[in-house]
Amino acid sequence: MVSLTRGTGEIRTRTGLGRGWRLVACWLAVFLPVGQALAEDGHDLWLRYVPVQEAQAAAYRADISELVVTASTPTARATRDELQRGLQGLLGAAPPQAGKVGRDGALLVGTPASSPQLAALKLDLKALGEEGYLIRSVRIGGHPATAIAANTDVGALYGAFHFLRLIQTAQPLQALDIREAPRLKVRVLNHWDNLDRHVERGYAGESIWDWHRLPGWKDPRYTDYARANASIGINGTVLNNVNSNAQSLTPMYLEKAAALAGVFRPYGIKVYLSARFSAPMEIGGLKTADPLDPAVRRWWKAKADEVYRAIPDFGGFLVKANSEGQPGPQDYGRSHVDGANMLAEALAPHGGIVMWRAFVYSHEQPDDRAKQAYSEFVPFDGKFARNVLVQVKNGAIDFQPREPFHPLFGAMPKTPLMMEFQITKEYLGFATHLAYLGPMYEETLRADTQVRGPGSTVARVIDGTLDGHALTGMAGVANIGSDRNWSGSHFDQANWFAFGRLAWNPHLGAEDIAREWAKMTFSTDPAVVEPVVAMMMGSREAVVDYMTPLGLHHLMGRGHHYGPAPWDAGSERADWDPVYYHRADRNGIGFDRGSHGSNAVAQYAPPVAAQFDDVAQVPEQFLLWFHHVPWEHRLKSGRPLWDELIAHYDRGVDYVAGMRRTWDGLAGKIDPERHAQVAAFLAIQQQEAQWWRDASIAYWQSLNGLPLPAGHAPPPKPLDYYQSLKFPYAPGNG
Ligand code: BDP
Repeated sequence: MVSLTRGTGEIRTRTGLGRGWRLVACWLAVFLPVGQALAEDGHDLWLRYVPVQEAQAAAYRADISELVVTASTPTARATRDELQRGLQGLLGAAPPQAGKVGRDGALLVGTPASSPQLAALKLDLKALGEEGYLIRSVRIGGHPATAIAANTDVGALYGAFHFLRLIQTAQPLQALDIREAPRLKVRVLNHWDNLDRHVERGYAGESIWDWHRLPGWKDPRYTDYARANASIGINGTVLNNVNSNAQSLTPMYLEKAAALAGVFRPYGIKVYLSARFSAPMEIGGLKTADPLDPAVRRWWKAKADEVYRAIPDFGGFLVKANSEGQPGPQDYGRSHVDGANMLAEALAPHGGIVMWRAFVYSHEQPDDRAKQAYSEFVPFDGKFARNVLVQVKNGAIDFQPREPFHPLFGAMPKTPLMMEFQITKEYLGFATHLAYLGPMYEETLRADTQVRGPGSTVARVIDGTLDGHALTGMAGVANIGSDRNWSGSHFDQANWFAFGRLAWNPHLGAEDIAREWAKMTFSTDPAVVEPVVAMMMGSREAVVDYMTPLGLHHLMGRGHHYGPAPWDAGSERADWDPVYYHRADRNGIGFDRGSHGSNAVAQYAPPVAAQFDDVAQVPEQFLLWFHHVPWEHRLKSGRPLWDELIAHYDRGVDYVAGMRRTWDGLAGKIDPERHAQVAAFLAIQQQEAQWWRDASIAYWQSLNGLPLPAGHAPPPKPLDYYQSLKFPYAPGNG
């Protein structure tokens, strides 16, 4: 009997199941109502390839009567295999393969170089570059056909995934004319994975990299990882934590990284490594890591040569230097430019790049932490080598549920800046809170820096169009681990998906992406898709509401970052303490970053600075980010700040209750296994949302002594109860 439930480690492949599978597929299509599915554990991600309704499948089968792919390279074979697997699953049978188009309804896939029939079509592929593709309804020898054409095999692979997505999302296959090319060049995941398989800020089990058994054992998961990433256009992966271990650069670990690179290569995915700045001392036996020391420079050149001998298409280094205790050039009185350019010089002959992080702040610096990256980096604009990207987090503090866009965007026109988003939800409830991050990414990407007048969006800064940069990129701190469902929860898969889609095109809309994902992940039935998308679209705002409304930030427990602790104070660094950020007392609350305060507003372009500086004009969502105001301060609603805060807390908690009701209503329309886990997680989320609300209110009340506005329940426990809770074993820490 065909196993339709759990696979054995790989995303289920149905290739080769033959007639038996076809019968089962027909049976399913006939007997299961739309959306009703078999038990699933989420391992298949958005590449489930479950049968579409039989009537539709029949129509699609007529559109795709044969598959013509010249599978002469590993990438082309991966393309052919994916199309076979996908079509077999979706349509109940993979179309037969042919050497050339010979009848109506052929699907012709490849490059003009690999296929004379494609070459004869003389399609205009020039503007598609190395990774773009075209999907077009054409006629070949009098036969209607569909062409997926690209300049490279990887472009054709991306096109194949797009084509499958059309079917997965129930789109028509007639009169197709799709042209796609990525807007960003470097689209990478950053794994914060340690060599002992602990994942810093990981909530999905341990690292998927089984370093000990590599290179001998290549877990089939690595191939599925590559397929999943390629399906959304991700073309690189940084294997190890930014808080890095020099061991990753030793011959033994390079051999292991090379094995992974070999698995990923057919899918267009390059391997990168985080480089520890002090590696020349730790594994090289040198007495210094001074970037201007000739021996250090020689060491890095030799190391780069060695890396490229092991991994000829190695992507480059990611570096966290002089940040949170990591070593860096400043240890030797040198600058970020000295450090980055030394590595860039070593990589340049091989075509590698350096992604140098701008996430820096120093405890010796008394200045507002939000200002420090800008102050340190802007003076170096134009001084970095050509193969350096400066990697900037979306906001100036640290991946909070909401931050204004980082003032570095637009402030370094002569330097390519890449975006760093966090996909893992370190500050948004770990894996048990349902928070779709698409709207958060979109909010930052669409923010208008105004540096060159209106329309100077962050998206245009990073896609290079604002200042004419060819080297562009986006990084996402991965949420992937050894859990069956990869991301720790079913809905967290959407954040990986959304990151990939936005890295491909930062101008896409979060809601469209959510809709695509929901159709591919759960069902194309509108009775499922629409409520799921609606839940997702408000979910991040709900987290903001119950954790950090109105511009509050960094109020979570110290170290582990789990749960509320706005009272935390007295740690080794003031800027790790919530009290540093909210500055609440009897009279008011908020961080004054205006012209009379830290003047962080001055780091933005004048019109933006003026808006943020004016308490009457600042968007209320950033009020307490930029201003310290009395508890009585009136908001646009006419309510005093205190009442408004409470309203936000309750709105956030209510939203979660609403998501639970919606989700309960979907029982029977979603497979029971995934439905049950989401339901259980939503129950956890509701409890924790309530906890954030109650603990926060209890603390603010201990400072301001204000009663709750009518109709809002007081926290059920005294403040010292919330303060007594300790979480030494919360996941992802340290
Ligand atoms: C912080 C994380 C820490 C990371 C750091 C970083 O808590 O674990 O090392 O970001 O981005 O948010 O380097």
